[in-house]
Amino acid sequence: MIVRTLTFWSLVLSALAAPLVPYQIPIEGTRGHRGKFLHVTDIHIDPTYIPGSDPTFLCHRKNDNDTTLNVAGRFGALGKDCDSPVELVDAAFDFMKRNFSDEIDFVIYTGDTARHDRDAVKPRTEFDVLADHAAILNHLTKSFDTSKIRIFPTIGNNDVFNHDQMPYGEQPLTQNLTKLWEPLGLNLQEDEDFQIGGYYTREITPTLSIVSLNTMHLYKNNVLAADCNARKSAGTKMLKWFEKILKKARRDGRKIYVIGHVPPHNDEGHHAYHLACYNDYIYTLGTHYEVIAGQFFGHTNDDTIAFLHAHHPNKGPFHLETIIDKPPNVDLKTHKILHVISTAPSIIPFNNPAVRVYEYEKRGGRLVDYVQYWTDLNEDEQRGRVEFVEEYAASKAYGLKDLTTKSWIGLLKTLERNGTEMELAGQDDEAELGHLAAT
Ligand SMILES: *[C@@H]1O[C@H](CO)[C@@H](O)[C@H](O)[C@H]1NC(C)=O
Ligand SMILES: *[C@@H]1O[C@H](CO)[C@@H](O)[C@H](O)[C@H]1NC(C)=O
Ligand SMILES: *[C@@H]1O[C@H](CO)[C@@H](O)[C@H](O)[C@H]1NC(C)=O
Ligand SMILES: CC(=O)N[C@H]1CO[C@H](CO)[C@@H](O)[C@@H]1O
Repeated sequence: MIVRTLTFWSLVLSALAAPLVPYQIPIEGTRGHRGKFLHVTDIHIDPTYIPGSDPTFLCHRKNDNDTTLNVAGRFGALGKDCDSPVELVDAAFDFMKRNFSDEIDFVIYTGDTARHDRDAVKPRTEFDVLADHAAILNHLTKSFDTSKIRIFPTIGNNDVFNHDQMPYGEQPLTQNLTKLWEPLGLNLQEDEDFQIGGYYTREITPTLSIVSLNTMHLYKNNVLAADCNARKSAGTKMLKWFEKILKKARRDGRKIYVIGHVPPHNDEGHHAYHLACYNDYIYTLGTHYEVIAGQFFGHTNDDTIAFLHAHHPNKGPFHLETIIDKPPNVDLKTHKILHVISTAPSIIPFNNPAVRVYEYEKRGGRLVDYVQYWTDLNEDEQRGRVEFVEEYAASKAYGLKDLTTKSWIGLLKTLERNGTEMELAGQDDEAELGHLAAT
């Protein structure tokens, strides 16, 4: 055990090569009034992935009886249950470094770094989970100059030692992550909220802050988190903290970006949080909607948009609708849309891998646009090289002036008038193979 820990910390120390920097607010306007940031999610690096193995065995073993089943690609097995081969992760970071490291102000990384724990023959150890975290941290610090670019991580449901399970309170995992994430300059060691709850808030610019929620406290698969109608539930503690930040932001004239791993809704638009937590969460969003300038999630490995709407803004009841292939079922004459929640596609090749670059206004955080980049894994296999290309820009694909709620409402009204079906732009990256539930 000691030997393992030593090996682990020597891994970490190599990741620590980047200099430690104190947390600083970038000077507003140094690169113009607008800036860019990157959203990357669900990397799921798997150092045990074997190209040419059988996806039925999670790309960990070959099938000796029927070799025709050994179809795992060099860069991944599209739409299967396998995680990301190291070569795919390397290629994704190469692309992000080469193409974006000079132009972005910060990175939001919405979690699920580690491989899944799906293989009974190769169960994950705590060491494996931490080694996956160290590998991705190493990529992040090598790809981005952390003295200039803020990297804001969150904890995913596969980033914890036992799949989906995380208690509230101080624990080895958050202590390990504190140490691992030290090069990001977030000073998490001095942050009581992170030490106890795994969530934190930081300033991005003088008028814009980020709130990184630990959605494990809300997630309905986490049996260690009671629903929010139970006394002293972790979810309620976090949401009270969140509300305090929102109230203060309102008083100070600041805006907030919210990041988290599990979105409140899943792909089918059903609640992914414990029911009372879900209701409390969307109530908090609804009652403070003017303060929240953006919400970014991962987990579903899918490109989706959801709208939060209400008959009485600030009072509720509030409803959340996910767009799948038609406009949301909202009567725009009686209901006001308050929020747009974006869920980004992943690196793990559940669908074709993708990342997003957002354009935003440094003062106040108005979201202007995003461009999604993807790579076609089938083509990658043929050419023997991963090549990310632009998939679509939200402004062009949806004809939007910017990504404010007002602009989205304009689009929905036009669609309603035209009687047109709404098609989501990001469908190119979808695997043609059947849809699996995100785990
Ligand atoms: C191959 O076939 C043998 C005999 O039927 C069986 O015991 C074994 O589990 C099979 N192996 C795999 C990898 O399917
Ligand atoms: C990324 O950068 C390379 C080299 O500068 C360039 O050739 C390529 O077109 C860029 N890719 C995208 C998608 O912009
Ligand atoms: C709605 O219809 C008008 C007129 O036919 C057309 O110009 C416009 O592009 C349509 N908008 C959308 C979003 O489909
Ligand atoms: C510094 C620290 O918190 N280390 C912990 C990292 O994780 C291992 C495995 O769970 C613990 O044993 C260490 O105490």
